[in-house]
Amino acid sequence: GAEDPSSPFSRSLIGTFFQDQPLLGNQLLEDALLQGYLRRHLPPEVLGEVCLDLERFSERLCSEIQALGRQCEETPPRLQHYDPWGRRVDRIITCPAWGRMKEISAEEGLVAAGYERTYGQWSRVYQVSKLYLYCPSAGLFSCPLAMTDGAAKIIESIGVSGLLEKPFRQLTSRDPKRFWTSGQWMTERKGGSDVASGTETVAKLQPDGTYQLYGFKWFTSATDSDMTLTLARVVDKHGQTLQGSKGLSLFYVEVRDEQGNLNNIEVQRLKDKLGTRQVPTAELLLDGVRAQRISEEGRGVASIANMLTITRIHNVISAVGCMRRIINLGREYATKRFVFGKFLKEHPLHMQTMARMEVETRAAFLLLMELSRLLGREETGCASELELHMLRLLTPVAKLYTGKQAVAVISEGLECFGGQGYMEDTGLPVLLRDAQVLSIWEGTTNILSLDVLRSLAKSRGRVLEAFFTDVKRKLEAASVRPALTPAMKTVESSLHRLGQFAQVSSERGPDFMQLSARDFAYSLARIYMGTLLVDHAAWEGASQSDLCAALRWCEQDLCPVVTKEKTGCYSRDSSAMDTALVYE
Ligand code: UCC
Ligand code: FAD
Repeated sequence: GAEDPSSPFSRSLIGTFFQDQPLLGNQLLEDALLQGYLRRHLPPEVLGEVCLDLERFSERLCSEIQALGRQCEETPPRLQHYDPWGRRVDRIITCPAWGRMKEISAEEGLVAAGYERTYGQWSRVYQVSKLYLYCPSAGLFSCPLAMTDGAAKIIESIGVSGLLEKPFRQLTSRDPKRFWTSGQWMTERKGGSDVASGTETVAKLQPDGTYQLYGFKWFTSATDSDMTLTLARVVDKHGQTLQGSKGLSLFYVEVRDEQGNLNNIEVQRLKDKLGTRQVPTAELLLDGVRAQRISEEGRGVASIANMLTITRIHNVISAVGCMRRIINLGREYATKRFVFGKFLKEHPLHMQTMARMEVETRAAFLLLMELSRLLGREETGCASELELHMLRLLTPVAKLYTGKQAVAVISEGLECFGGQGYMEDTGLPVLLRDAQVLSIWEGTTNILSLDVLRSLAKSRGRVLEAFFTDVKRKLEAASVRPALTPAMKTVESSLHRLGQFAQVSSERGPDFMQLSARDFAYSLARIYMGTLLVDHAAWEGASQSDLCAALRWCEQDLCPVVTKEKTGCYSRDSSAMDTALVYE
């Protein structure tokens, strides 16, 4: 029809209202808890420098890094099998932004900071804080950084000398031209959890003492990395290999030679994934890969465990960093979105929703910081025995719990933007897609629950004793603040129930313990997070919100293991019922 000048909706006129978008502010300055944590714990001479660097870096996130991260998502890697003349090249082509992320990671010392130890025992807290700010803008470059950090840790624990000197220097370099990233190739088609039975790759000793690897790696992330660590079974002089975990050794592999040719590796295909699309994840045929054995024969799993500790902590960084990011964007949006006569911020039900996300994120954040504090102390030789036990225990606990929290919080976070939260080009859905992997890779929730049991068994219960002692000590120190009493009472009574359960559980035996492993790990996580929230709120510089977060966290069930007469749910009968339920 004819154009109606009184209507803003006609032909090219699409209306006059456009919603203001949420803007990314300086993520250090917007993070009261991070600032509070650093103020509380860092010595004054460290605090000033660290905060200056984090504030500058947070500006760089807004002005440069965020856009690069977006480009990594929009331009996923691809695989070119053949060159124009038909030669097999298996080139993984990544976008320029991915390359730039590598340079920035070096310049900013995102791995190096953990090894230079400029701030002594606080170096990890500094590094982890920076990575926490970085990861939601990183276009998943946080993935290769995690493995790079893990590889550096392994080399450092073996000894930075001989053939491992060069890779260590490259992995921890601040020079973009020298900086290397590492992969971590553990998973084969038969098993990613059950590495001990799943690994078919064999290693054949060569006359010069090196090895050639033959096998098929089913998941290899950031396959464009310069080096990798991987597992294989050494073939003895009779052509035999030892099955199980005891047959596995750890190998160091340079992925390409000096001309850039692959080291007898064929890239079968790139994975077509739900998320983490920015990262090339490949299936690889190892066809005589030149490798160096860097563990004792048969000590492969035990040796790579050092790497797993680091990559699992990075997993926690990502989980917490992305939860924080969606909240910060969501609360910014709530000041701009006007519905039912007021801004979202003014709708109490919306604020309640966001406050619940905030409490989850605060608890997870404090757990992350405690882990990095412990790691820093371990690496500078000042950790007590109790702290070493806590580092061992909290690593799987934090990884398994925050991996799940991230999906729940980020999913709720998308809803805070209504339909826009579901729109690809807002850059929001990628956060949810990428969060889904956090509970799968680096050990699934159940595998890590079982790892918690492993840590208890291996230490003959001392790890659990350390947990009880640590919680009690922290509660005692917090008793100076009466307002915290209700929260402290809940933590204490939950701890008591958990103690009773642990006793029953050890009497009932391994099947019972395995069946209760997940609930047990969740109880450890919730009780400890409650303890840390209480501990932080008892600090003289704490805010009313810190107090509120502690009280609210402790209103939930902190000990989801089913105690006493109800422990039947971990019995053999109950297990049979589980199967019947699932398969009816
Ligand atoms: O997924 C991967 C990469 C993804 C990309 C990077 C993302 C990083 C995050 C970034 C965020 C953006 S790499 C693949 C990850 N795969 C896993 O996590 C494997 C999951 N499965 C397990 O964790 C299993 O529990 C296994 C493989 C460790 C179990 O193996 P075994 O052989 O059955 O285990 P054993 O026999 O119980 O343990 C063998 C030795 C023992 O030492 P010794 O012989 O001295 O008694 C254990 O105590 O290894 C030791 N060990 C450990 N030590 C096993 N686990 C640990 C541990 N967690 N800490 C210390
Ligand atoms: P399975 O072991 O088959 O597990 C299936 C289910 O069974 C899970 O729910 C698990 O919890 C459960 N389950 C298994 N065993 C038990 C048990 N004993 N008790 C109770 N429940 C159990 N691997 C690498 O080595 N390097 C990489 O770079 C890498 N990158 C990856 C990237 C992506 C995007 C993904 C998705 C995976 C990647 N992986 C990588 C593999 C990853 O580590 C494994 O997929 C993961 O460890 C799980 O192993 P699986 O796939 O064999 O699962």
